[in-house]
Amino acid sequence: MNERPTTVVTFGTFDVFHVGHLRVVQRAAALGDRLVVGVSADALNVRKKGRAPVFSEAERMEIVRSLKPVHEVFLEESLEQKRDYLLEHHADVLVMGDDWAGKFDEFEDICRVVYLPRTPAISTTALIEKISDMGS
Ligand code: C2G
Repeated sequence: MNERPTTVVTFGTFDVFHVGHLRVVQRAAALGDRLVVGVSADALNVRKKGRAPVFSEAERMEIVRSLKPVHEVFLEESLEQKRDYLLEHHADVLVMGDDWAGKFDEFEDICRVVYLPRTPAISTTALIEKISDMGS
């Protein structure tokens, strides 16, 4: 029997890449056969978080693209286009960290929506603070 591969799609900024990012990528990939990652654009981050990421979108995409479980990356330019991105990339499963729990249930009509628990005690913001404290 020739079944279509299951495509998992996840989104994130993945700035100052750390082990929490790696784990969500690994766990997302384990839910299907192909993992496609939407990396948030620099401009989206400025709109969403009020600051530019430390690493540019081209650098963040390069890092995520090089990960073994990742088959494809694309640039996520706007949160409002999520449905289009999911359709365009033939998502069977949408994976998000549980900081987004419930926020994407509206897409259950086109794919499975899974929220994975975040890795505790690590975040880009905490890392930036820790690194800047080291310099003072
Ligand atoms: N993550 C995690 N554990 C952490 C930190 C992050 O599991 N300790 C997960 C987040 O839940 C997310 C992914 O790593 O699934 C990327 O995290 P961010 O870069 O912070 O993503 P965010 O800026 O929330 O972008 O369309 C939505 C956005 O693109 C999500």
